[in-house]
Amino acid sequence: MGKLYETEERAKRAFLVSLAAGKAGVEEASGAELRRLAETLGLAIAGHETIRVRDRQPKFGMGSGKAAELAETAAELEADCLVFDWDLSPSQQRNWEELAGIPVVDRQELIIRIFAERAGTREAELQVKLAELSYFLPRLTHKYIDLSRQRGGRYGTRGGGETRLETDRRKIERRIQRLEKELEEVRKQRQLRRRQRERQGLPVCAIVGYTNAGKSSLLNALSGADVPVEDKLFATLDAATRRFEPEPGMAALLTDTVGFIRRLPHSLIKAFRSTLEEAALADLLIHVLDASEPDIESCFETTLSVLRELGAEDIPIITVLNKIDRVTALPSAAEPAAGTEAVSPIEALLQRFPGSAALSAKNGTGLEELKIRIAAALRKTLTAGIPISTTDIHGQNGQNRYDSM
Ligand SMILES: Nc1nc2c(ncn2[C@@H]2O[C@H](COP(=O)(O)OP(=O)(O)OP(=O)(O)O)[C@@H](O)[C@H]2O)c(=O)[nH]1
Ligand SMILES: [Mg+2]
Repeated sequence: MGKLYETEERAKRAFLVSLAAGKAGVEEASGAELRRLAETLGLAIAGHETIRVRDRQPKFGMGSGKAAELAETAAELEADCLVFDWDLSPSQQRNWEELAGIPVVDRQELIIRIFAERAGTREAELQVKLAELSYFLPRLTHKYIDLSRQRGGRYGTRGGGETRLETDRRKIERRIQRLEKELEEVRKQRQLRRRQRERQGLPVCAIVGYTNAGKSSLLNALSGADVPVEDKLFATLDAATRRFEPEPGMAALLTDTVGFIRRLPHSLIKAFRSTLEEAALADLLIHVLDASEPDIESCFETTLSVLRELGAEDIPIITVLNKIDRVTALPSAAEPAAGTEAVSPIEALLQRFPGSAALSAKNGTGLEELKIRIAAALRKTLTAGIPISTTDIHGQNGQNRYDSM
């Protein structure tokens, strides 16, 4: 509305800095990911440099000559903020802000802020706020840049001064305590809903995977739901659950989950624990991979390591190679060695991820096979456990909604 007369300030310009990964394909993919993260926050890219750090001095995490060079480039590019693709300690962040004179955002903050913008439910809001405050508590002098409109200012402390900082610290500590209490309440409600679900005797399949892999699209394709699907990182922050039938007469619940990302900030894992636990308590995991992603390998590893951290590594898992409609070029990791027979890109992926189900959540290719696999896996894992109910408890033709369970 009123687009013509929009008087908003121009987008904030970010100068991005990545670390060289050594491998071209990996470096490209993680550079592209950093740009997407920045753009998701509404930042314009003023420049992007990939650096090799030899001299890891504690003050800046690199030599002061290199640091001064980067600060100068940021100034030349007229950047409003500096964004690093790695985590800075609170004192490094302060040193950088003093040097560059503009707000300095590290990878953790970038991701926490995206989560903060996307939080749609009370639970997600509480969780993000907790992660945000835990991040800012040791960083009270951090220059906080409002990425949407106003100019940056200091986070929390406009007056400055140690006494003021102490007051702010105590205020934030009290808020953290209040938030933790409130979250405890929300967790209890979540447990209650989970128990109600268990009483229904329906097995639970959780869809997990890297952000933007197509988890919500798969939930929609399998259950006929209409969970929002977006070509954005972290479109889903709440675990939505729907009923579906992997085969006629077999009912199960399907849960969509928060997407994972490389180096997911620990404060977020901690804060989102109750949402992420939906995966840890499932009877079956459906791990969705974007088959068209050049660095599919590290997406795969990232998800497995988060699952391990959640204690979900022993749950049976079906790996899904989604977006096969987009697979045209051979991913570099799967290139045939000299002398071996050339295989199609999809075959190469199936060789790399044996037993996985190749499909397209978008056009429906391979969905039926996946359903057969899910039914078989549920039968196998649940023979001694929960009976697979065929009763439609709610009597609404399977259209029940289990939002944000
Ligand atoms: N071409 C193609 N695109 C797909 C397919 N599945 C999903 N997409 C697209 O990929 C993007 C991300 O899909 P989502 O379903 O939102 O992915 P997600 O894993 O839920 O993402 P987050 O919730 O952000 O973690 C959207 O633009 C989808 O339209 C597919 O099979 N083929
Ligand atoms: Mg989603």
